Amino acid sequence: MTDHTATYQAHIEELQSRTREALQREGLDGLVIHSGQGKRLFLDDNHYPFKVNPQFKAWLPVVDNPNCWLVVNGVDKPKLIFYRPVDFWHKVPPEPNDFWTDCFDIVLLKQADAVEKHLPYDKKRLAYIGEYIEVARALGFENVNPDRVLHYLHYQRAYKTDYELDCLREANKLAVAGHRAAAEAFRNGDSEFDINLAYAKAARQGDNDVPYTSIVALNEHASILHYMQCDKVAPEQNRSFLIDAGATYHGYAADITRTYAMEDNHFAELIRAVDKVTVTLGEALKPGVAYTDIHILAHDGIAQILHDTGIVNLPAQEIVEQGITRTFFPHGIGHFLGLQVHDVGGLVNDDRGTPKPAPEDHPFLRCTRVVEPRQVFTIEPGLYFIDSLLADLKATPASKYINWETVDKYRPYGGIRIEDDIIVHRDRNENMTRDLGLE
Ligand SMILES: [Mn+2]
Repeated sequence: MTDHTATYQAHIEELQSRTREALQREGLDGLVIHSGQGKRLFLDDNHYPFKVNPQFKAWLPVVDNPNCWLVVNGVDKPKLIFYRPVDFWHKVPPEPNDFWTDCFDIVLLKQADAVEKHLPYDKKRLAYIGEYIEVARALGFENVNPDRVLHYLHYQRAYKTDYELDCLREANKLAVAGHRAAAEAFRNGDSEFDINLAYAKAARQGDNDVPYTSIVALNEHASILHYMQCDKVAPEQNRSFLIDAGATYHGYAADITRTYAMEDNHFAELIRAVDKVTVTLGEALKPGVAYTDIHILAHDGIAQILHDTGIVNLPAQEIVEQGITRTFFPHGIGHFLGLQVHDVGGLVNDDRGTPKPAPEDHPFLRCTRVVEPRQVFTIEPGLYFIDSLLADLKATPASKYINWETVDKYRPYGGIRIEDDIIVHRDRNENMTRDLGLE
């Protein structure tokens, strides 16, 4: 396991420096960052799983403790108000004692509603950063989630510190272990439900640990982009398997997709072709390149496959020009990865939050920024046989270019997505997923 002590210190220094700049822009003296609160189900005494404020976990790897507060001003040692109730019903977190604790002045909080006495008295030039606006108002905050502060912090979050890169590598390790186990369970003929359990066990990630609901799709289900059910009964035959599943480490996410074929047939060949596109695009991510251009390049790659397999009887370039690739590849090529699986700051032009939306033809693209060192992306081209989109295509004049018999041969396999997690360095790319040997 990686030792974080040295890199974490530098991480905090970077966050301190970002905080100074954000405060200066807004004319503020400090930020008070709330980890969150437990959320109760309607008419029930149970709580939803706790999901921490990402601005809180940006500072420290505490992701499971509500009612915590950070007071930061970019100059003084950050103050952590750490919730530690007396409670015989639930597990109480231990007093913090870890690689990160020396970076904070820590105060223990026994009662959530007693936080006021630990916060600065005069809140006029402080801003509350968190979800609970009524709590902020009751405590006397006038500034709540100021836009300029959030825009700046979101934009800067695209540049990962060395500590964050280590966390992302560790998250990839966990996820890759899960992916290997899942592939084996698929080959054993297991059900989606059992494959998902095999994944969770090997990745050491429960349902509330994974950064998003795992997509575990057999056969035709692989054509459903966000298939989140899990059939408990195995199909008669496992033909194909698409798994989009991640893991979290200290609050940082991995997001990996693989597709497998049971037999070495035409679908297996198609998987190899899409896999090549993933690798090629991963290598094309370079400082100075527009991420949107990587997305356009993906359409070229998918078009070439549609041509080579005879699915579409047109040269690759015309397949793109006629918009036919969008039937088979209807989502974006990827996104920023970090504290959130679709990390923030992808659709802005600058640190003031000037919008830079996805191009009209590609509305689902989640990042339009220029690629720079220290950014971390997913690259996830796909090729699917989606009944509703194919029906739409069939109703257009372009239908005559489609070899529908060939399409029908692929439909029982659903679709393909191959997704890697990639760090852009100044002089090279680091494909965290492939470096771990996941084919
Ligand atoms: Mn993804």
